[in-house]
Amino acid sequence: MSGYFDSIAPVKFAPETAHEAGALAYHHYNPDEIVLGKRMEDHLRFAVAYWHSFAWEGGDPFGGRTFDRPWFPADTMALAKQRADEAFDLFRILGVPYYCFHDHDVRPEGATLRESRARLEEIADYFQAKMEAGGPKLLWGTANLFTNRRYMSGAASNPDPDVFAYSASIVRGVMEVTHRLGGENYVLWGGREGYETLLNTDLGQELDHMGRFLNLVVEHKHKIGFKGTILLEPKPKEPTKHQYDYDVATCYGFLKRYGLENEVKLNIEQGHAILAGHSFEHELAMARTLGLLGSIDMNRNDYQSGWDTDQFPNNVPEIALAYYEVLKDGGFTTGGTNFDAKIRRQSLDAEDLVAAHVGAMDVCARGLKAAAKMLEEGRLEAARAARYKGWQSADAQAMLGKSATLASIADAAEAAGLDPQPVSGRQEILENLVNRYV
Ligand code: XUL
Ligand code: CO
Repeated sequence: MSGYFDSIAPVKFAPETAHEAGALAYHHYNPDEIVLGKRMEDHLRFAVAYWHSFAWEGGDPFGGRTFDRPWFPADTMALAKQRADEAFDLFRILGVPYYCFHDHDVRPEGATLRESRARLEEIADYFQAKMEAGGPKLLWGTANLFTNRRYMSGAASNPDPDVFAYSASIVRGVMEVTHRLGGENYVLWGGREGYETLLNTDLGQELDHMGRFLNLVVEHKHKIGFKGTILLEPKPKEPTKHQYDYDVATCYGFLKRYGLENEVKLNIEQGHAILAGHSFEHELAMARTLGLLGSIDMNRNDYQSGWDTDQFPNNVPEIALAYYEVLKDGGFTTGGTNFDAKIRRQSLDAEDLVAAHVGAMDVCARGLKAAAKMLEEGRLEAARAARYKGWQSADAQAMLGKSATLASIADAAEAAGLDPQPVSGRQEILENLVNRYV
């Protein structure tokens, strides 16, 4: 049988290759290059997302499938295996160390929960053989609790307890398969965990059910000995009008409320940050500050459309500031860079799928190198530290100590006749500084 990617050779680091259209070579991503004492591949930990590249058919709200893949509609186990063959072929061509999947991407749903689970196990065996034969590792697995109409009013937050129970079965199945395949994380994205209208929604009850569900997931993780990280993926809206895991700060409040802040971290996606009205670096800095930075879903939104367009990244300055936060956090541990990104529906060819990943990996490599240099040279950090240097004095520190009171601080300020003089925030100077690295 001829393969979908047969005409495409494995992509190598070959910066001398001409930058002409269609040249499939890495110009910046050099897996073995040492950056801040670590191989580039071990910093970036790239993963291909199964769903966008192998399950999505090119549809949009106004039109259906545009792609013509030999494994579509993948509604039989034979086609699901053909899809797996092609997916692992793409992973090999790209030389990526990881991949990610939902249950729904990799096997057709069965007639019963038990049949769905058996099919997932069968595909996991198929994956395992390919992984043992030199394929990539699993960065994370996740359950699709949003596509089927049974989830239209939520999964853990559904008013119907049977959907809560059904979801428990699905999540248990995918977690156990993720564990068996050596997955390094397990992700929960609550695409339908939210509401369309408050008129029919008991917000407090739904949050309690979600908190309980996540506690059950964490308990099960410990019970089966899964050593990976459980990750929530914030997103403010789309598909629902309002999603409970709105952004990093909201997730932190949720985790604190349900006692999970030391058990669960976050998978942060650029497009979701933008939908929440934040920059990617804001979400990453917030997660780093709160001790929740787990992994990233790398993509970009179209800045004009206002949708989660899940495009491959191509903006080096944005990516540099994102990896700056990752590096400041000490780099990824179990996390990595998952391309939760899809090619445009007019990009029909196998070569488009490969080129999208190649370009994105180069963009990330440039961003990582710029971030590492910025951190190494320390100018940005020195400028930031200088802005706060007043806080190094003993008097300033005493205000933060337990013995200070509002009145003691106020009395001292009045006695000293304080009259603080504003100093420049130097934003343009710092932007000029960053521009020298990107
Ligand atoms: C949806 C999204 C998902 C999650 C996994 O916007 O990002 O693909 O990453 O369910
Ligand atoms: Co995502």
